[in-house]
Amino acid sequence: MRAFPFAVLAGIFLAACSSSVRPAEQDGTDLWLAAGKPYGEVLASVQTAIDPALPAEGFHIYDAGGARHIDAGSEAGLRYGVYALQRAEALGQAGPGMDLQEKPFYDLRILNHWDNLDDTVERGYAGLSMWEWTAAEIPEARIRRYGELCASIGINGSVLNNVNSNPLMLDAEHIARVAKIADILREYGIKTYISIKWTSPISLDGLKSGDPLDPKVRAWWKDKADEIYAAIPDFGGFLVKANSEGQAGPQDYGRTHADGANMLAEALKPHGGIVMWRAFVYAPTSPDRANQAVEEFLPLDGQFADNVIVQIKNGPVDFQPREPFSPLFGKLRNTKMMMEFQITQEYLGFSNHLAYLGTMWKECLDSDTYRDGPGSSVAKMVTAVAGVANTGQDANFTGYVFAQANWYAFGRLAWNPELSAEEIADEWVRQTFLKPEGMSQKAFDKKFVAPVHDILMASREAVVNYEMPLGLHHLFGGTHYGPAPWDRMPPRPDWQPAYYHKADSAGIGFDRTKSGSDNVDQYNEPLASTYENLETCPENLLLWFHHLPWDYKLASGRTLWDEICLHYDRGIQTVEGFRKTWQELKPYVSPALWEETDRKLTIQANDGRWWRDANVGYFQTFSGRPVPEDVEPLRTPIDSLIFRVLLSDRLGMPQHDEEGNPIIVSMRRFRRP
Ligand code: GCV
Repeated sequence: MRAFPFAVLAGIFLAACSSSVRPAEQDGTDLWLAAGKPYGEVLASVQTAIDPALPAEGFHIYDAGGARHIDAGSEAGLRYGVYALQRAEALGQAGPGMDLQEKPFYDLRILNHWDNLDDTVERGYAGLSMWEWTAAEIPEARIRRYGELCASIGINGSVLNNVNSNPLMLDAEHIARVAKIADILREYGIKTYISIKWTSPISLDGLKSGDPLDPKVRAWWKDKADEIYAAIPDFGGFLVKANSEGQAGPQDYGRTHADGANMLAEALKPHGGIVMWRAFVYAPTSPDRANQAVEEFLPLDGQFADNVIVQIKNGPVDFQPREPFSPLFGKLRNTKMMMEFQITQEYLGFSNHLAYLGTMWKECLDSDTYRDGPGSSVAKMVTAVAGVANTGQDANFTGYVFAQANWYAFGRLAWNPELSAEEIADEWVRQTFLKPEGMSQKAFDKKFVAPVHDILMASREAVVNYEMPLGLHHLFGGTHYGPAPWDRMPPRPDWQPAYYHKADSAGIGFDRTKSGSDNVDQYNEPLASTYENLETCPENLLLWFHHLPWDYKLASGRTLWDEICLHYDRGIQTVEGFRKTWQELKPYVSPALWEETDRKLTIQANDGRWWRDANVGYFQTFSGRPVPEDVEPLRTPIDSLIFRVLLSDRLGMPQHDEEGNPIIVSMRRFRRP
């Protein structure tokens, strides 16, 4: 018999092992519940008890007397406990002696759906509205599935419709429909809320005014609240966008945000409802949009009723890939504040780009506002959290399996903002992707879970780099998918990228120092000085706070111009790294999910180059400097990008060709700048 050398034998053995590994079939429609046992099975495996001594939504999982127990403060707490056990089992953390006691950090953990009554979804990238407003019946099975998914991560509220609301939301037909949805969501511990339109009394019932101090207007809202509560006794309350982006509000009648919010609060108060009043306000005349929320809301601190909560976007402008935290979080002292994150990726590649936002949200939540001295993190300043949902009618809810990670991360952080982005990413990967048959857990962890986790963790910074690095922001055009630093879209200067990047032959960036818009002074010390001072301003926010010459030297010793080019290149190369890794992961993931991700990563890499070509190419017309030799050269001349737009479908979804390149077409008409 011929003797094979050891290495050959080992090779044959390894090949045999890997050929017996068969990826599990899955299509992403089970989301993060894929790897767990069904809820009913987990519930049946434990002894349960309601213990009023526990916090209302809290639970305690423990082993005693040879059995596993879940005690909880309420039915909702019990549900969270069962899902926590399901998760622990899927993660291999539910061994004998398990003892886990939890309660949510925030009482309000709410999804905001920007869904319209015609079934479109503003900034929705996963199909039409999952509430199916125009259908004869509500989609009960789908709503139940949504309820399970939300409950499994602790989400306990849902605002069903767009903040750019339609007055019809408050007519009898829609209240009845909302009541049916609320009846289902209640079973999952979810309260139902709606966004209202300020002028509803005028549109629906012909009132002459929307003045919050007008007794007729006040009576109208009181009657409307009574009508809603008659149909939905546990209705949560109203979310309001007023005097913002063309929406009317109390200021149209010479009244303040507090006057408006308090009128609604008074109508809801007898029923236990709340008002979530958004601080997303800015006027075209403001010299710095980033200043405006503090300018408008700080003078009103302490004037809001106790059932009003001011809902503030994480950054001072608008959900950009990187912003500093909104200074309002460090300024209001006598007003309840609520965080507004955006789960849907309006500025981070829609449902095409892999961008895990757990890292971005942690950056914000962990930021120190110094309001009450060191340790006053944003997470501690807010008492509630909202997230603009990324759900739609797509079978997988979010249009991309990797977009599900953001819904998951939002829920987990709203439950416990102290969790790390790493932990959440790890949990999500393990629960979402099924281990192939014939593969040990150890091998799966090493060969699949770890590299996918690493992709998630690097992904947001990659987007920042290829879209808007070093503190640049608002460089997008049209549908907010692609770059348009040249865009001078009328009618508002604060909707134009040039308002933000201020590139000229001398340099680039928005001067928000004391000698500029003085935005730095809206931050508490030592932050104001940290941002003001070029020596201490974090490099990743440099051009947010400073206008700097092209040859300004960064810490690396390279010029600003070179670093800008380098960051764009780094973003693209990071995505190329994701693509390479994904190729290697093919044996371990279902063909359906592998194909979907492979195509989207190709699109992401191509889009990244488009962002780079547009921005570096455009800024080069001011800097007059060459692109450094150690980065990939530009692919498309700038003058063939300017005045051309991305082809989108009727829902605003970007179109790409077979190779995953964005289809960029000439504008049909010239728009006067
Ligand atoms: C719902 C941005 C978005 C709008 C959104 C608005 C808001 O401007 O582009 O689609 O409107 O923010 O948060 O109100």
